[in-house]
This record gives sequence, C-alpha cells and structure tokens, in this order.
Amino acid sequence: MFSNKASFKNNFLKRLEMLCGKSFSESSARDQYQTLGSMIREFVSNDWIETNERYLAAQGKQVYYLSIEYLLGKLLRQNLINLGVEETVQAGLKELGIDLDELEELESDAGLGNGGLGRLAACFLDSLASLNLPGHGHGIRYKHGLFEQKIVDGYQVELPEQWLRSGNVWEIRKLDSAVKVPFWGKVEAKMEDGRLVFHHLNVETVTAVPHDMPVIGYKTQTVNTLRLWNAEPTQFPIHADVLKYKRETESISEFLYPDDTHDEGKILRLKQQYFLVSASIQSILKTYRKQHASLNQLNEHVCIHINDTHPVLAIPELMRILIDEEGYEWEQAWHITKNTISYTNHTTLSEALEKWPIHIFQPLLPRIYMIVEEINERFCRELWEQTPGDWKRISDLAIIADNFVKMAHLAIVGSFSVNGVAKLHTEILKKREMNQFYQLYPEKFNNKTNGIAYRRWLLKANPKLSSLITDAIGPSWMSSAEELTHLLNFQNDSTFLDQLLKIKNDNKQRLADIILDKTGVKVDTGAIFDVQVKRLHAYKRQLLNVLHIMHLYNRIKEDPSYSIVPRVFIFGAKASPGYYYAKKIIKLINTVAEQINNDPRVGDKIKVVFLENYRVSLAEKIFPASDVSEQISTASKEASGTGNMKFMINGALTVGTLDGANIEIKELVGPSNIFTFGLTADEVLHYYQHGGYQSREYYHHDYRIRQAVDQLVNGFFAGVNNEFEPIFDSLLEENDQYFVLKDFASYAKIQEQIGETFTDKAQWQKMSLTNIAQAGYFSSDRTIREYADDIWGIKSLK
Ligand code: GL9
Repeated sequence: MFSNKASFKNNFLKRLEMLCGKSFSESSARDQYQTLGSMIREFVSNDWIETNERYLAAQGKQVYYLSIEYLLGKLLRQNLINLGVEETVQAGLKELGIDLDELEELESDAGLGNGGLGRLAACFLDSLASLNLPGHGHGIRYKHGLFEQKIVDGYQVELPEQWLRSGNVWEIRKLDSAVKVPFWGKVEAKMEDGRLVFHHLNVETVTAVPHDMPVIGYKTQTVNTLRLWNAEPTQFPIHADVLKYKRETESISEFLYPDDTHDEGKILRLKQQYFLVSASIQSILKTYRKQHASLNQLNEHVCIHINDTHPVLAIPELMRILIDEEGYEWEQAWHITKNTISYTNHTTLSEALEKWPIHIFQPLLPRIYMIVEEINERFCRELWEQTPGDWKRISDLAIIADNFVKMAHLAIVGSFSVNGVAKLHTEILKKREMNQFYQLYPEKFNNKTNGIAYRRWLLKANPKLSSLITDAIGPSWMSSAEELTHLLNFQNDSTFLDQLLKIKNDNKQRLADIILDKTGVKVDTGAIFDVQVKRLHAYKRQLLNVLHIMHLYNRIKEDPSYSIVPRVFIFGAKASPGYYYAKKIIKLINTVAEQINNDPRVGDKIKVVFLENYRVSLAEKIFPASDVSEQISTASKEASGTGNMKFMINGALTVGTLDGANIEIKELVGPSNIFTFGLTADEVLHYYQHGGYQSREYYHHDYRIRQAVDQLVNGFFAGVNNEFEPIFDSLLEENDQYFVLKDFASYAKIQEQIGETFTDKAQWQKMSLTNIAQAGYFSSDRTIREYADDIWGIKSLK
C-alpha cells in the first residue's frame, strides 16, 4: 500500500472511490483525509493483531496506564512518520494535486486533556510503542475535549470542542468487548457457605464501550492500544424516566473537566473516575484470564499504573473483584492489589490534592466505599501498633478523615511505587509534603523525571532543524535521542551556526504569518521571540512577565531614546472557566497588548501578542519559532514542566526559576547556557513556613514596581475601570502569595542580560546549539525505560 509512490497512488484512488462513493475529481479534501486515514489504519491492522499475539506468547509482564486525560493532538502525520512512509505519501499526494499539509489541517486535535499531565500520557504511549514495550493506555472517550478558547474584547470565552463531529478515523468501536459499570444501589451482606458474601443490589448500570486506537511505534512493528471508553445506556428501564437515564448515562463521557489542578468536587467527576477504572480493570482481567486460570499471580504479569490520583479507585475496585467475585481472603487480595498498582504524583499544590466528601462517595459507590473503609481501618490499626497513642500521626495519615476520602493517601497505601516527576519535586514529596508516608514506606518513593515525545516536538514540528541535525550527525538520533550530544562538535562551526540561525528565522517567519493572520499584529522576525505558553495559573506567574512588559513600556515612554533589543512577547494560555483570577490575567495581557501595539512611541521595540486557543497543534508551530522560553513559576510549585523541554530541544534559551525540571536543564547545559533568577524552592518554602515576606516593602522601595502596579488601578488603561483590582489586591492586600514582587528585580535584571546576549548572534546560536544537544535526556524514551526497568518490570518484546 505504501511501498512506493505508484502503488500508493493506485491504492489511494481505489480506496477513495469505495469509501466515499465518488470519483476522485469530485472528492473533497475531507474525503481525501478520511481515505488516507483509513488506509493507515488498515495498513497497521496486521501489526496490531500480531503485537497482541506476541505479548500473549511471551507470557511476560504488561503494563496498563490508566489516565483520565490524553492530550494526543493530531495523529495523521505522526503516524506516517512512525511508519516511515511520510515521504512516499507526500510525494504521491502531490502528484495527485493534494497538499498533505492541507489534509493535516482538516484533522481535529484530539484534546482529551488539560495540560502537562494529559500530554505526558500521550508522550508515554508513543515511547512505549517505539521501544516495543507491552504497555497500553486506558482512558475516556470524551465527546467534547478541552473547550475551544475565543478571545472576545480581551476576555476568554469558552466554546464546546467538537473533535468527533466528522468522526474519528483512528478508532475501532468494539461493542463485543463492552462491560457494565454499576452505580448507586445498596450492599447486602449474607452468610453463604460459612463465608460473608456481599451483593450489590438495585444498581444503575452504565455500559462502557471500548473504542480502540492504534498506537504506532516509531519504525517498529509494534502497535499498542489506547482504549477509550464511551458511556452508553445499558437497558432502558421500564418504569423510570427513560430520557433522564439516557442523558445521565451519556453525560459520563460527554465532557473533559476543564480543570487545572484544582480539586473538582463534582459528583459527575467521581462517576467518570469510577467508570474509567471499573471498565479498564474488567477489560484487563478478561485478557489476563485468557492465559491464567487464577488471579494468584496477577501482580507478576500485570502492572496497573495510575496517572495521578484520578484513577485511584483502581485499588478498591481490584480488591472488590478479588474478594466478591473471585472469593479471595482480604490478606491475599491486598497482597495482589498492592503489588499490582503503581502511582505517579504530579503536583504538591494543596488545592489539587483530591478528596471526596463521604456523603457523595458512599451513596454513589457503596461497595467501593466499604472497601476503602476497611483499607483505612486496617491501615490505622497498623499505625497504632507502631506508635500507640499517637493520634496526631494517625489523623494526619488516615485515608478517611474529617468526612473526606483522601485519594493521595489511598494511592500511597495501596501501591508499591510512588514517584514524582522531577528531582526537586520528588525531594519535596519525600522531605515535606509526604514526609510521614516516606518515613513509613521509604522503599516506595522514587523519581522519574518527565520527558517528551521528541519525534513529535522536534522531528515533526521542526522538519528543517531535523534535516540539519541529520546532515550533521546522521539519522540515528531519531531513535536514540542521547546522540544529539554529537552536535556539540559543531559549537565552533560558524557555517553550522549560521544555518541554525537561518532555520530559526524561517520558523519565526512562519509564526509571524500566523500572528498576523490571527491577531492583525505585524511582528519583526529580527526581534527576540519571547514566549510563555502554558495553562494560566497564578503560580506560573504570567503576571510577572506582564508587569515586566509594563515596566519596559514605561521606560520607553519616559525616554523615547531608550534603546532596547526589539522583543515580541508571545502568550498562549487557557484558564479554567471557573478560575476568576486567571481570567483577569488574560484580560490584562490583552489590555496591555492593545495599548502597547498601538502606541506609535513604541513602534517595533515591543510587541505583545496573545494567541487564542493554545493547543498541541499550535504549540508545534510555536516552539520551533521561539528564542526565549519563559519558565518562571514560583520555585517549588511547578512539579516538572514539560514545555520547558520542548522549547529547549528546539533551541530556545530558558529564562527560568530553579523549579521543576528547569534545575535539570541547568545541570545539563551548564549555568552559562540558561538564564536563572529568583528565590529558590528552599527560600520560598521557608517563607511559607516562617513568614517574613512583606510585598508592600517591594512596592514602596522599587519605583518600577510601584509604577506598574499602580497602573493596574489608576485609570492608566483607557476604558478600563476596576477591572484589575483583584490583581492589585492579590499583590498587596493578600501579600503576593507567589512572590511576584519579590522576584521582579532579579527577573528584570536577567531579562536585560538576555537582550545583551541576543545581540551577539554567534554567541546566542552557540548557546542555542548546546541546549539542543543536551535535550536528548528529556526524551520520554529515557523516562519510559526508567519506568519499565525500575517500576513496572516489563521487557522490550520485538
Ligand atoms: C502537572 C504539573 O503541574 C507539571 O509541572 C508536570 O510537568 C505535569 C506532568 O507531570 O503535571 N500536574 C498537573 O496537575 N498538571 C500538570 O501539568 N496540570 C495539568 O495537566 C492541567
């Protein structure tokens, strides 16, 4: 089908007629996209089946990755690249007068995630398949992914996203493999054959129908599975309200929660979590039983990984099946469960630590609640035996306390591995946030520094840079990212550095065109493209960036001869719809942009751009065009960050705090190839613990700060009255919880240094090259190898 151009064209034309029922000359671009997609899916079907047979035959261990989010983006071109047929297809289509780029534009982003956590899951799937590792994903097939963001009059407006509107060529609906998930009802305990048996009665069941998507490895024969569950009505009730039942059932897989790290206390969210977990475990065990008569050795053949606490009900659900359905005693069931489940923590923000009120949990999942209670009681008893009378310790560590179920506690107690996502983050977990658990189970805690699917973020997103790299060091870096370090040999090769600059400028031009098209703002590609793209969150401190821009603007106005290296400040960010403060910051960025971009005194010295609807496919255009990567979270708050790695591998230089994986970037490139500033995590945590920070002092003593902060409320922005008072208050009344004013001076200073460095083109390119060369460590292939070896115990099966 793809072996050469002629046979591809032939197949394509035939297939198009069969699939669309029209002649090629009458076909639309969407018909062509559908045709190509269906060809790819058929092409991999053999490998897909063989991969599963290979895994079964090997009788080795398999991992199942449970995640409430997968931020996949577009799949067409990545699949072509991974199959090694991109060139053939592109050339064949071209001869038919079809532009592959245009077909790609038609594909919707699969946006089944909010940000870093969901994107990480997508990167991990890619690496598992590319390393021939037996690992599959389970998730929810949300009808609407993350909302589409429009900016209207400077404000964020949310529209429902519709990725399934024209169908999804990649998925196969498998009704035969559907399972039932029970909710509500009551539990009856009965003695049967001298054993207490539990029956869950009067349940309302929902049918979970799997939709399988192939996960194609990079130039391997491995095709793993991402199984996304769709919620559908089971049997319509005779008496009850049929429409209501249908609506309530389907609503489970209707929307992704557009939540960024906040604990979302909605009953529907808990329903989603149990739906995912119950369907996935039933399906995992069905497969397992094809080969094993009993579940005695489950933990030797299966690992179930939970991506954050959202799927933590996997623990009581597995216990339920082992005890209620398989007849195991508690101890043996617990042994199997604890040794099957592993857990990743993705944040220490306290507002993000999930806890469920009992009054919601218990009626919705009565049997699961009983099991959680039993886990808690046994755990607390154990604690008591260790330190009798230490009630404080017991209440600190208990899984159920103050009428809440604490999901992170359940995850730690019921798993064999707990990992953080960057060195600093894991240290903070061990020494502070989870210190008492660490003392209890030191052997469970470990670090797995995040990584990225660099074949998407470099090979696919930046084809020009990729060819330059291949010309320089050969092609094997595409499967062994460490080999990028060979680029260090070109540090003093001025021709190479010039080419690097040329490619960056081309990529900047491509982005400049998008900016002009989307915002009407014309930007100069000679300027520094200084970029902050990520979710909008107070701790990520987009506000620090904006206040600094306001300060630069003030300087230019006060002294029109003030010379500055021209800058384009680019933002992209979605705010959770209910996050009032974050939405104010978006309005502020747009207000500042409007004012600066239209002030003739500023000219090309500064431009400010907010790109709406930041998402995977837009990110792929932004990273390759960036000079400066803004990673300026309050130290200790960003568990890892992964955008920082995507910028780095595309040659942007980081301006960042010593937070998350920024620290590891610094270790790799050395202090002279990164711009760090601000409080350290220890200093921040010390302030939180002992006080001593007064934001007003910085406001009063630094004229630059006072000027910009006052402008938030003194009518400086035309037509804006009290709009930014909440931001003003957060900085002064609320004593600036994120140390924006404290870090302002060191940020302004390092920004000045960045400007100076940029004027030395050769120096800048050299620094950029060092970043690219050292970015191989952040391949998710490396991360996944570590998970496979240290946590899951799975082996590569070619
Ligand atoms: C996050 C952390 O905040 C990031 O620092 C980290 O890189 C990613 C992946 O480990 O996980 N945790 C979290 O809840 N989110 C993260 O990005 N939030 C979203 O995904 C919206």
